[in-house]
Amino acid sequence: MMEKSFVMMKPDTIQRRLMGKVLSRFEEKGLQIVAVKMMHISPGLAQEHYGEHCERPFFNDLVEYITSSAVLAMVIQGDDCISMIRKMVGATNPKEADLGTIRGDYALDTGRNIIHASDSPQSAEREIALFFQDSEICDYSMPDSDLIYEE
Ligand code: IDP
Repeated sequence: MMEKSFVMMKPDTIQRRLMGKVLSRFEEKGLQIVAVKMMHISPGLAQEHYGEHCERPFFNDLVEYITSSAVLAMVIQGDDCISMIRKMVGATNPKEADLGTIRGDYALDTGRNIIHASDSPQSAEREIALFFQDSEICDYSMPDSDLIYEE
């Protein structure tokens, strides 16, 4: 099923000049980038985005980290892409993330794990609506879709 996922490169990815490398992984996989926005997240948006963690001891540090500098928010589209992108991103703790995953290859610390990706269709819908207007999501066809998808 064609899905859209919300993916966000965190401030460390931008500061470490890793944006291009990380973006390339999604493109090389055959996924389609349908929205991109560089932005500074407000504390309010950060608290809403990570609301499920508000009672956790790391919550304030997480909000401080994610609002500390620019992030790159994206919507990525593809067949069953939500779980696929989570696999590509790897475990929350980069020390436990498999090599070959984004966190496994580029990060060392849970509090600096470089990327966020929606963990379910419900989260994806909620997160996309938090960060993007419908009009900011681009619907366009890919000329090579026959080479990516059998049908
Ligand atoms: P996820 O990003 O892999 O979905 P979540 O458990 O939803 O992981 O946690 C959200 C974010 O909160 C993580 O990506 C990480 O930045 C931060 N985080 C989670 N657990 C810890 C922790 O124990 N210490 C510091 N930061 C944490």
